Amino acid sequence: MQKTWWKEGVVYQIYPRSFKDTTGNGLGDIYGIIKKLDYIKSLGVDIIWLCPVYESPNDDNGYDISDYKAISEDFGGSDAFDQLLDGMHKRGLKLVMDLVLNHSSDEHNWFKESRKSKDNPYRDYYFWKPSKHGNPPNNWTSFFSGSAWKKDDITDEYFLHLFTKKQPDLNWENPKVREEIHKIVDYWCRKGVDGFRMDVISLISKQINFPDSIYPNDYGKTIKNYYANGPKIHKYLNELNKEVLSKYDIMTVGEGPGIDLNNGLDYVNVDRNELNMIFHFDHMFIDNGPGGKYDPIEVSLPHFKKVFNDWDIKLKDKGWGSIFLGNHDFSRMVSRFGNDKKYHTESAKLLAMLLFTLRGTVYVYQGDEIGMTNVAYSSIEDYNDVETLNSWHEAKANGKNMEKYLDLVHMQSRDNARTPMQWNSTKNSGFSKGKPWLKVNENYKTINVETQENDTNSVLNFYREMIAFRKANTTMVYGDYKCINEKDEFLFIYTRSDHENRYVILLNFSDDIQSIKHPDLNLDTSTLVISNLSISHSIKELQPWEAQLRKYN
Ligand code: ISL
Repeated sequence: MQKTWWKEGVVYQIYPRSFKDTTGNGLGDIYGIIKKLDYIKSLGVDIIWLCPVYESPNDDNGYDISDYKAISEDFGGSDAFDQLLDGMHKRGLKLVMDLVLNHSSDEHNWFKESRKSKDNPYRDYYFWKPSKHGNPPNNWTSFFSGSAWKKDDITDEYFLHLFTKKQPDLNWENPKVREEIHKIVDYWCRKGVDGFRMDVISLISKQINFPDSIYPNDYGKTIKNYYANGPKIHKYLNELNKEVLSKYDIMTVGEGPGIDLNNGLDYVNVDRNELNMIFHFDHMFIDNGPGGKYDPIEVSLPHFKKVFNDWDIKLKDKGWGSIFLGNHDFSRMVSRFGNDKKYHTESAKLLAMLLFTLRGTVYVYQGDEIGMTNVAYSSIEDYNDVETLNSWHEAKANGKNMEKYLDLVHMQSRDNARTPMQWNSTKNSGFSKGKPWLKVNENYKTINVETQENDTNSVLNFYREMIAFRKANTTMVYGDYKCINEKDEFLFIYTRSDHENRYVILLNFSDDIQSIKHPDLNLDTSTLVISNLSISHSIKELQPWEAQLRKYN
């Protein structure tokens, strides 16, 4: 297996509008990130993945780009960006840009031209179709509720938008579109960025006969069978790699709804020259029922473990994994996979131990390093996310019980991850001197960076400890992974080993004491290296949410 910086590096993901505001307008900005670079560096991470900061009307908070080469003035413009890149490189930090190439904003010049007439030179930059008997061209629905087609009055045709109406899908079939995209990617490489996170890259190749989905009531199946992994996906990625990516020492990670064990390796197989890594969602969509995330189902630990086990096996020879438990699109990891009440600190640390002891590149989402939790606004008025609001309106139109639906929003809204970063216990959590664009989580007085800086036992300092440990022990990066107890409902036990070291990680994912029933583990021949609790550490049983990292003698 080839060793590289992006396999060994730890990534810190920043959602800029919620990170740090320096102007007082309530919106985080790039100067805010610059101000916090020493903090980021102090975590021990190596790479920053910056969510989109391009020019955008912000229908989907920057995932609708109107100019791929311009940095939004809201965030400080190109001067701020240049200073950020410089400040990062001076500190030995690398920058990964978020690129949204499946769709643009409808305010991008290409789309403004495209909609003008059927014979406009930009018409084929997007997918336009006539209506079918007065209806949209097919039954596809948007990720964000409603039809995936919108009729445009100027030419009386529909355009495809898998996300919001202001995010028309680009037509990669058109070689001119691909050429434009190659130029954009090259532009950022020449500027000196160190990599890209490619938004919904699994969706760029469409089934251009646009068949109706035979699973209109099963969103996951529709994504897998109709939207994702289209016929030319690998041709496009291979071409992008050959024309641009391969010319630079950069890292690429493709985001991929619809990517699964059957097709995942094809995206990252070293022999195929496409991407370095992907984000699959097998563990993140684990609680989605047929109706999607607002139709949640029970999650079992065996299923959760199976996802990690299967993917590790799938990628171990020819690929490389991405290890993450949260990002700007999901509820907070401690609220989702831990216990954010009674065992907040313990479970936040346990999840950190899981992250930093799995094989793959680790991604930490801002705020998770202090155990930030979900928020529960009492009114839908306080929510901002377009996906949350669209699904709310759809549920209302369908006569759902909206009191119950608000509980679902509390559990699943993407705004859970987007509340302002909690820096200290002063007004607005030290995020902004003005009114934050999204309300601060009320628990900022207890959960914040400043308090945790001063507490050696804090979640924050545990992250530092785990990151430092991983960086000093490449067994944690490259070593073999083996799960010991796939079927156990409460404990997750696995080993990491190479020719030099053998470690065992024991995690109790429950509120109860659990006994360790694996005599063959010979834990008496191991020594405790790191634990999340300051008690005596039994090798017979684990306390609620106890996490032990042990090394065999
Ligand atoms: O957000 C989701 C579930 O909570 C996903 O379905 C998500 O929409 C999907 O993974 C794609 O996400 C990416 O592209 C979207 C953008 O809104 C997300 O923020 C981005 O991460 C459209 O560009």
